[in-house]
Amino acid sequence: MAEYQLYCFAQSGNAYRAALMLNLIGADWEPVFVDYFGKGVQRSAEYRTDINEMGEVPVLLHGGKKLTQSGVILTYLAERSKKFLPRTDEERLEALRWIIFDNQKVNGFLGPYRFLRVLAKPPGHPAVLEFLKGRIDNTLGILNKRLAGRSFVLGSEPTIADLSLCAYLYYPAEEFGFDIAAEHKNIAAWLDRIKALPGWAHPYKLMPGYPLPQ
Ligand SMILES: N[C@@H](CCC(=O)N[C@@H](CS)C(=O)NCC(=O)O)C(=O)O
Repeated sequence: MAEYQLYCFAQSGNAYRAALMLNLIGADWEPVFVDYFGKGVQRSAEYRTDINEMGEVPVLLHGGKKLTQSGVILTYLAERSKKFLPRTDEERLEALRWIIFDNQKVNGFLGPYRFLRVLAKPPGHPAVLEFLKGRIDNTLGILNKRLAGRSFVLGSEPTIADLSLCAYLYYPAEEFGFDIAAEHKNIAAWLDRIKALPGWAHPYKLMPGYPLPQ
């Protein structure tokens, strides 16, 4: 058995943050497939009792520990590996600030938008999609501006803030119906920089469950 087990599935950008971090730090890890779209196991009483009371992925098992919330998982892995770790107290707070903004408003809107657009059956109501798209344009604009003149979110080095913020951004443009990289040049260059890190892999390669059965 690998040192780390990550409950995840390929379409989850929230889980991708943790899977990518594990790969980038060279951890000995294995995915545990959560059949989110088929059996919907995350909604079962057993999952909520035994795996995660919040009914979500990702969940990381390490030794006797069980961690949920990607921001917590990223922090735990950064502290253990000393990689992608914000260095000073000020940087730690700055990383946390961006991780919270990301969870709530960047990937926090992108994930549900893509889900309602291409994965939900039936798809989301156009008014809901329109609302989310407006919020997404605003928050991607904020991230794009932040990355002007910076290689990474905190400065010259990649940290867990970057690994959080890239959660959904490598999924295909067709799934969003618009091309994030083409519309936001600083985000595009930053995504290329993360992609160049040793150990980077696409979410559909890193986690099980792609493609979905028809
Ligand atoms: N803030 C959480 C979000 C986790 C999350 O929403 N995961 C989705 C899958 S992409 C999920 O399990 N959703 C189930 C639900 O909301 O019922 C994190 O970053 O870990």
